[in-house]
Amino acid sequence: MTTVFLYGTLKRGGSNHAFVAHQRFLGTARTVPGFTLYSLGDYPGMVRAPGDTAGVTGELWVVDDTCLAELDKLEGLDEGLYGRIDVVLAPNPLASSAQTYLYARAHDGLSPLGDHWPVGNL
Ligand code: PCA
Repeated sequence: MTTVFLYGTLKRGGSNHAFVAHQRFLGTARTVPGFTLYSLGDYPGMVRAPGDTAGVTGELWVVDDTCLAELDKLEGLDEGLYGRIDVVLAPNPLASSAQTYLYARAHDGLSPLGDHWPVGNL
């Protein structure tokens, strides 16, 4: 089992939520500062942002190995779209760190989204 931090289309209400809907929801969380989101159109990409003070908001889910493999495929790890890393979380009662998908390509020219990805109001 792996705890993952989800900040985009995999969250509740998101277009890819079905991939994790049958797994265990732990609660909401925020990363430590130093991360921010950019828009890739229908989905966001989280990148390292050294000057950032807010971090990124998301959801913690405990997923099994089969689900994790499906998420890796969905997020295009093999194609270098996202990489999966361990991210430290701001203090919370649920977990101190989690696996997450970091956008792996250049984000020059993409629209900044700040600390959260809206679900359901695009
Ligand atoms: N799906 C993953 C990464 C970005 C996206 O749209 C997530 O929800 O965390």
